[in-house]
Amino acid sequence: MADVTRREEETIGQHIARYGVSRRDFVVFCAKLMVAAPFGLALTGHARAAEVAREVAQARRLPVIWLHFQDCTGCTETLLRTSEPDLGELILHLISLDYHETLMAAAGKAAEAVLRTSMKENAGKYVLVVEGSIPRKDKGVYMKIAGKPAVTMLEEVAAQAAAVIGIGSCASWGGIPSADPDPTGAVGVDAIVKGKPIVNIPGCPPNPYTLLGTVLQYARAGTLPELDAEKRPKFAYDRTIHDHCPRRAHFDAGEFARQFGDAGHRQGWCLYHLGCKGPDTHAGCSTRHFNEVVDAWPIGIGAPCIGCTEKKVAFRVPMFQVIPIHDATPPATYAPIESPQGSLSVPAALVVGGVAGALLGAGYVASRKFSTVQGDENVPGSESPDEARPPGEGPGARPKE
Ligand code: FSX
Ligand code: SF4
Ligand code: F3S
Repeated sequence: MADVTRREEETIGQHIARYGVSRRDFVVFCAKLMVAAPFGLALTGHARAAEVAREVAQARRLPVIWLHFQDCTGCTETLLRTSEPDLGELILHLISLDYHETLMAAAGKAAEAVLRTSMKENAGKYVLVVEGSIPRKDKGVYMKIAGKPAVTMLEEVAAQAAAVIGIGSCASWGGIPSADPDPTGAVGVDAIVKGKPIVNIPGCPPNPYTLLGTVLQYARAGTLPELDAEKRPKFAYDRTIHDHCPRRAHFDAGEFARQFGDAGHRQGWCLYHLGCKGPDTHAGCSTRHFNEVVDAWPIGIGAPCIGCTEKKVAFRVPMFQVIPIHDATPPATYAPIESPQGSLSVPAALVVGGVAGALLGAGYVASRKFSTVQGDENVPGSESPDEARPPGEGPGARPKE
């Protein structure tokens, strides 16, 4: 923009006014075009002031206001690491992120003015994204922004929103700040906001593509995705981690890590006995890893799932406590991977193997399917939930090191 003539400057001003775009959007858009030009991307051939202003105006996007409350900013951090679209594409072409305390340049009264302006100009049209839980105890005194309790700020901004999205487990139901003893009375958005469409995108942090999918559907089609009973988009939360876990074959075969760093753990065996909550946790992490990095998700790096998307699991059930298996039972087709060593000779074993093998296999399978005896080594979930089983025993025993 350095060699813009006075006449062009006037033209730019007219186009900015005509198409209703901000000067900042215009300048950023031009800068992006300049960056894109060497790569031969679209638009560079006609980047005159009028075209550029028109492009920016056509991309007049869904206004989004993003509020931060009690959080670690991990939800924003995940959003910063998307690549399809990346953040630049998102905020320059797809949405208009009008207020976001972490990302905006403005601060203090200037930021407050931006918020008020966007609320006024886009009343009834903007999407409110909330990150972090809201402290309700003692009239919300534990968190104030611009002199107002967070709860008041949320009520005011939500009142004029078209829809509200709670991003992260904190905004969905309270998350970490609501863990016992919950000193601030932390709650999620839907405990405060009434009479508005609300979408919860839990996860600590959540997968950013779930937010992008939801926001972009709303921006393009004006609709929200189908939700489950916890107001989570079904497209991302309809199956459990366990359903598609790459370690599932080890669970089915009774191959479990028993301690962090043991041979089973190093070989990538199932983490169920280290407290994995995957069988109780609805989320897409096992198929959509984080930050476009293969295996960048808890189980992918050898950590048990803590159930961070589940209201009744994360920060409620101790991290390493073994959960009962409710509806995930090993299939009836596998023989045990470690049979007790007998003294039969090989020829004898061959002779009787055809018959006895079938019987033994059937008996084993039946015991896995129907045993309700607490502490049965062969049946995951049959032990009492907090029982720590000794390593080195049963079909899931860790291999000798
Ligand atoms: Fe909560 Fe967001 Fe956990 Fe953090 O800020 S969902 S603490 S990862 O990321 O709100
Ligand atoms: Fe994967 Fe956990 Fe299920 Fe094991 S228990 S298969 S680690 S989700
Ligand atoms: Fe959370 Fe479990 Fe995924 S801990 S990030 S739901 S693997």
